Amino acid sequence: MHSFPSLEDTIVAVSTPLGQGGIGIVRLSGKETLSIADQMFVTKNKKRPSEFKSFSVHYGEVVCRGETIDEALLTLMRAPKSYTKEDVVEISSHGGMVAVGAILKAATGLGARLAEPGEFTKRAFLNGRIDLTQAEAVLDIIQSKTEAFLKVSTHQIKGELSAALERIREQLMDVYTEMEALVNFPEEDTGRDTQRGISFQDRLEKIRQEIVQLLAGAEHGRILREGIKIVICGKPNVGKSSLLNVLLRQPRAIVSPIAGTTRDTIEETANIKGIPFQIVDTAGILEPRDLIEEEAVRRSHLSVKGADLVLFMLDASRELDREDERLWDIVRGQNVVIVLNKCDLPQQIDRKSVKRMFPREVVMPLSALTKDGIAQLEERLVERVWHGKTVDTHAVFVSNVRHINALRDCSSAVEEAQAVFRKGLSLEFASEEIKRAVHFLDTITGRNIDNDLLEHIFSRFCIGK
Ligand SMILES: Nc1nc2c(ncn2[C@@H]2O[C@H](COP(=O)(O)OP(=O)(O)O)[C@@H](O)[C@H]2O)c(=O)[nH]1
Ligand SMILES: [Mg+2]
Repeated sequence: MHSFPSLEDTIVAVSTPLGQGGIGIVRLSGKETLSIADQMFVTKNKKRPSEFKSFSVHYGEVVCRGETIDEALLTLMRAPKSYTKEDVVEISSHGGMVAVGAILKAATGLGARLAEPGEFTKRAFLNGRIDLTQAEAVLDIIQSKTEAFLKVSTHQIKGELSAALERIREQLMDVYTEMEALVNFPEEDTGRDTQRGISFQDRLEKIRQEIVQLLAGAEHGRILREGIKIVICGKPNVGKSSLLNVLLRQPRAIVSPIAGTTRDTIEETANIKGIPFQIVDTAGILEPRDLIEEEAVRRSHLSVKGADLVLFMLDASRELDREDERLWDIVRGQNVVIVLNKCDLPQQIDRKSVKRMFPREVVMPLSALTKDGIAQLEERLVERVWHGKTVDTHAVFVSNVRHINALRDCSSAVEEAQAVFRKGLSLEFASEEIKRAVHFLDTITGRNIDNDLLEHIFSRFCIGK
C-alpha cells in the first residue's frame, strides 16, 4: 500500500472537545502505546497497563516524573481489535484543560507524537480495518446536522455502500477477465464472437443500470447532507425575518416595524422534520440608499440565483404594488412558492390579482405572528424536497460529492465500453474502458487512491478522531 513513515510513530491526542468538560479523554495509538502508558499510569495495587487484559478499564493515577497529575480511568484495547488495529489506550481524566494538557504533555515527553486531524481514523483505513467510504462516514457522523443524515451515515459506516460498490466491481471484473481472455486467445469462429458480443452488451447494460440506481439516490443523499437552500424574498416589512425566526424556532433576525431593518442576508440552518434547510433571509431592498444596501441587494440577487426554492412573500394586509412586481421580476423563473403573510390582519390584498400575477405558483396563506399556516408550509417544503416520495433512511445513499463524481465517471466508462460494440470496434477497446470503470470505483473505496487526495480527506477531520 502507501508508505506513511508516520505509521511507525505512536500518536496521542485529546479526543473530547476542548474546554470545560465533565471528563477529558486522551487517546494513544501505536507500537509504543503500552510502554508509554506503563510509565505514566499505575493502579492502587501497583499494576501497570501492560498487565491489563484487552477491553478492561482500570482506576488509577496518572504520574509524571514521580508526581501524580490526576486520578483517571484507563481503557486498554489491544491490537488488532481496536479502532486503529494498533494498541490503543484511552485515559479519561476528571477533565479541566489543565489536567488533560498535563497528561498529553506527559505522553509526548515519553515519545508519543501529537496526532494530526483524523489520524486515528486514517490508521484504521491504512491498517485495513475500514475502507474509505467508512472513514468518510465517521466524518459525516461527527458533522451530521440532522437525524436523517445520521442514519444514512450509520449505514455507510457499516460498509453497506462499500458492499453495493463491491457487487458492481465483481461484475465488472468478471466481464473484464473474460474479455481479456478473448483478446489474448481470439477464436476463429466469428459466429460465436457475435453471440459473446451480445452477452457482453447485456451484462454491461445491467451493470450500468445498477450504477444509475445508486446515482438516482444521490440527490436525496446530497439533500440530507447539505440541505435544501431556501431564500425568502419580498419587499421590506412583509415579514421575511419573522418567518425565518418561526422556521428556526428562535429569534435569529431582528424583526421591527421599521422598513429596512434587515440590511444584510442572514443564513441559518433550520431542521424541519429531520431535513436540514439552509434558509436565507434577504433585505428585500430595491433602491439602495448607500453602499451597504447596494451590497445587500447584490447578495440577495446572488442568493436567489443559487436557491433550490424561493419563498416569495406578500403582505396580505396591503394591496399588491409596483414594488412587489419589480421584485417578482428578479425571482421569476426560479422554483417559487408564494407566501401570503399577515393573514391574521384585515385582508387588503386582492386574491384575484394574486392569482393573475402568479397563475402557476402555489400560494400559501399564513401568519408569521400567530403561526397559523406554518405547519402547512413546512409540510409543503418537505414534500417539495422528496417530490412526494418518502425518504428511506435504510437505503444506501451516495451523498458525498467525491463519490458521486467517481460513480459518474465509472458509468461513462461503461457507456464507452458499450459504444465499442455498437461501433463494431475491437474488443480490447472495450476491456480498456472496463478497466477504467473499475479504477473509478476503486477511488471511492480507497483501494486505489493517491496520497494527496487521502491527505485532503483526512485533513477535514478534527483532532483526536
Ligand atoms: N400582524 C402581523 N404582523 C406581522 C406578521 N409578520 C410580521 N409582522 C410584523 O411586520 C413587521 C415587519 O416584520 P419583519 O419580519 O421585520 O419584516 P421584513 O422586513 O420582511 O423582514 C414587524 O413589526 C412584525 O412584527 C404577521 O403575520 N402578522
Ligand atoms: Mg427583515
